[in-house]
Amino acid sequence: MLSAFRNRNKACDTGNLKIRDDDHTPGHESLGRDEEDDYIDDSEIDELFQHQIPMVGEGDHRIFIVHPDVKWGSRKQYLTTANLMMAEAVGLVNTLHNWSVIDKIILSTKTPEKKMIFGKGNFQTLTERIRRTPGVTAVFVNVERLSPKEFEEAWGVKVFDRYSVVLHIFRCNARTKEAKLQVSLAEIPLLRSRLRNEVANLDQQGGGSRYIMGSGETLMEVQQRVLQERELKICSALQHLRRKRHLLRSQRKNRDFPIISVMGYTNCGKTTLIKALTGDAALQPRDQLFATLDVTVHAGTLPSHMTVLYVDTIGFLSQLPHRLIDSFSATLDDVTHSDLIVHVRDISHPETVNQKENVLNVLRNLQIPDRLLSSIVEVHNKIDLVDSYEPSEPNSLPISALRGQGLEELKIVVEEAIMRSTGKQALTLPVDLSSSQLSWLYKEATVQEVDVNPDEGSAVVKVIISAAAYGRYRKMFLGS
Ligand SMILES: Nc1nc2c(ncn2[C@@H]2O[C@H](COP(=O)(O)OP(=O)(O)OP(=O)(O)O)[C@@H](O)[C@H]2O)c(=O)[nH]1
Ligand SMILES: [Mg+2]
Repeated sequence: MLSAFRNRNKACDTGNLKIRDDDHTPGHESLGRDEEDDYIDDSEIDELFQHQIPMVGEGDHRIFIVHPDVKWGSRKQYLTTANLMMAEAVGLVNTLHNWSVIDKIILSTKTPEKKMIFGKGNFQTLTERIRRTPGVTAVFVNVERLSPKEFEEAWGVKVFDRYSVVLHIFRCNARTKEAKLQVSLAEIPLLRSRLRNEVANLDQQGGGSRYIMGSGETLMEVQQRVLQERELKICSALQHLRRKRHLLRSQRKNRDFPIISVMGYTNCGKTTLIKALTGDAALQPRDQLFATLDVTVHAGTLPSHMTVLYVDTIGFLSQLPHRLIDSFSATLDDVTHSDLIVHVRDISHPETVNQKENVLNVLRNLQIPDRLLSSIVEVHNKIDLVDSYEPSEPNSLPISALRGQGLEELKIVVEEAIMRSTGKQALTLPVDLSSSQLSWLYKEATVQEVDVNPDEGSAVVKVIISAAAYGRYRKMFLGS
């Protein structure tokens, strides 16, 4: 996802949160049993997840999309064109079940920060056009956030901004505990502004600021407190799940499997590629934006039989609302700890060049180490959709993840890159079973396969081993 990404999560700063800390005992690694999950159970998460006021409403929507194109001034978008932004907005709407685009318009504005976004004349023209379009049930104004009240009054239908549409997609796609909690957290600011509006309305009727039931709190204060408690609860549950992931990550590291993060713009084919590389049937690529909301890890093998772990990540999107980024930022922690980044591009997309810029910008902002940034493997996916594809950039690998083209070449390149970045090598070693060679290898390297020859008391062992460890092995057992 994520434009203008910062590695931060203000909403979930743990400063004054109380978080159970009992899984930090040294040596605590028994994560197989789901004891941490008892901390917050499914029904509690479902309650947090369902308890929200429905933001965009259930059911069908026929959407009129308005994209305000900023013509000049500091707010002009340099990286994307208005057409890309509009195409993306259409893609977002089409991603949602039962939503369709009924009409769309790109309209210039010099004052996108003003409440009504457009000048008087443009706004009036727009209002007439929307009101003349039969069947419209909602308008999607493609800006990060807006306060919909005046628009809804003028147009007589529901009005959504990018935050509420993307959040609704996330909500529809959230499957795991962490994704559900992140969505619930991202909804809090919307609930806050809704609360402010409701209380303002009540105040107009003379009720909102009154103290209730002698409690010393106004209605506004009570509801704010409830929201804050809810936010703290979500944050602490999220922290808990993240610590669990952190432990899982260190376990993976201990077992020495190189980690490859597969990243790229949403819908570029990340999940399809990982599925093709690992044969993991559980992976479900879909022609949808944000089909993948969780970071998941899948094991695959490289040509030398080295086992690697591919991390499937949430996709990028230009101009993703900041608050949403905050809620989801920690899901990308894994990337900073990986050994290699594979950047997948949908080379058939008309805006593939802008998409690449966008992804690279976000990666630069992610505070990932330079060694990862300088070793990115760039993959040009969906070449089957491009007539007579000619590689446009050196050092990129043409593939079709869907058709399985170019995957063997990709694996070779990935393996070379992994060897470089980890300083490891995959070796096949003959081992004398009467010596301590095998147990030494188990301790100092990653043993991948042991092919025992009982008659000879020997074995052929495939290992992944660092240069330093192999040097010691040779000294100890081969005398060199
Ligand atoms: N023609 C063609 N389609 C592809 C290829 N790779 C992926 N697709 C299609 O592109 C769509 C998106 O694929 P995914 O693998 O879900 O993409 P993703 O990058 O994981 O998307 P998000 O998780 O939503 O960010 C699916 O309909 C895939 O079948 C390819 O090489 N060729
Ligand atoms: Mg995916």
